[in-house]
Amino acid sequence: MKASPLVLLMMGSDTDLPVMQEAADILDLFSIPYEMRISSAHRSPVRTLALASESAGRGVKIIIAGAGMAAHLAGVVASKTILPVIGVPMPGGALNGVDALYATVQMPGGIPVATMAIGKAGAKNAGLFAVQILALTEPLLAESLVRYRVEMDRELEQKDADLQTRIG
Ligand code: RP5
Repeated sequence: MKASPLVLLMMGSDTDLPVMQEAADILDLFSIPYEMRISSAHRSPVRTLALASESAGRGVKIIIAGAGMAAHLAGVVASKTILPVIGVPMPGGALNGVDALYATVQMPGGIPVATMAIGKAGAKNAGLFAVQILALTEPLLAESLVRYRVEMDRELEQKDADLQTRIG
């Protein structure tokens, strides 16, 4: 049986998937059960509101919402739940994601959205931020995060050693 999702991964369009996959990859890496849904604040507002308002009752702990252009998805979702919402602005469009960044980050006081960077780095960090929140009450997850950082450090050290060899 599939474990019930702890993270709801939402995106405004299927065109967001290549970016949002970065968040999914991190959740997979840490074995966090999640559900991925396409739902738009503008094109499918009723379904978006339902997904947001039903999520806590279904055992979801954190929502990650990625959208581009006039990116209202994360903010609209946050308005319907008290779960932490992490927003990821999508790149692309005439303004290459700056529009989505402003739309996601500039929330009015009272309804917070934890906004990440534009694009793949933001989606990856959204996944990691969700894991960090879950790790507050899961010591084994906290240990995995520490190991992840140690491994990152090791990889960089190796890259530096390779560089030193190349340049003599
Ligand atoms: C937003 O509009 C989506 O999140 C997407 O980033 C952007 C463009 O959507 P498509 O026209 O590619 O479906 O709602």
